[in-house]
Amino acid sequence: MARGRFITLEGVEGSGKTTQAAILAQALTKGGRTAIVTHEPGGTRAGEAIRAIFLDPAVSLDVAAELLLVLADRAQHVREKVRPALEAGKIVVCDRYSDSTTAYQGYGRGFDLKLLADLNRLASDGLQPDLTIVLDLAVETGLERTRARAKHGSRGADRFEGERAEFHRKVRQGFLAVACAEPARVIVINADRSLEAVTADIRSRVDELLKG
Ligand code: Z5A
Repeated sequence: MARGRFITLEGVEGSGKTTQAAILAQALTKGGRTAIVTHEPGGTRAGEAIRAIFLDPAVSLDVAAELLLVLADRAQHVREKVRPALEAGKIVVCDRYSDSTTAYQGYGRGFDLKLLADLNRLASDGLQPDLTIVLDLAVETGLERTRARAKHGSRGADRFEGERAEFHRKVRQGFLAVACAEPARVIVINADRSLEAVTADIRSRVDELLKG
């Protein structure tokens, strides 16, 4: 059976993942490919319900509950949406996936990385991205971008925006550590540049993947 390609975008808040995921999928579609954009947490009906609880800063969540929610979301997302789309030959562009669990719950919250790898394997049914792009940015710059966005009213604060900068720095280190450990799958792109420059780098790496 034809198998599509699974591309994930990762990075700290405000690094441009959502913007770039939409641009990439649009460009791929324009180029005659069938591409879908999805995100975690979310992407399915159950996932959107989980996302609403997960992101609401007014809902108190223990860190273990937080971890189990993102895993439950992933289990549903992979089985209901991502794998079927890949099996139909589509390119799936996903805004956050299992590396976010490693970075946020592992490096940020301090859960054991081996435990997280096992849980991620269960939740993802062993599905690994073909390519992961980490959009790397100083946490202060990312937070400035999300605060500017909140000021303009397009979105409010979420569970992690209230965390200290130190938490977000650990998360950033987590993404960079994953990239170091898995260079064949994960690439790092400097996101502290113009939208167009970042888009061009992503496009060239994705073209390489699709040619290969
Ligand atoms: N989470 C977790 O803990 N564990 C997990 O396993 C998973 C997730 C899967 C999801 O939040 C939260 O879930 C996330 C981690 C946690 N929380 N945090 N932090 P989300 O989906 O609501 O939000 P996000 O993933 O953090 O993304 P974001 O804040 O929306 O940022 P973004 O998608 O990276 O950036 P953006 O929305 O594309 O851009 C942000 C702003 O910057 C926007 O106004 C853009 O127009 C602007 N922008 C974008 N690119 C540029 C450039 N190049 N220059 C200047 N301005 C730019």
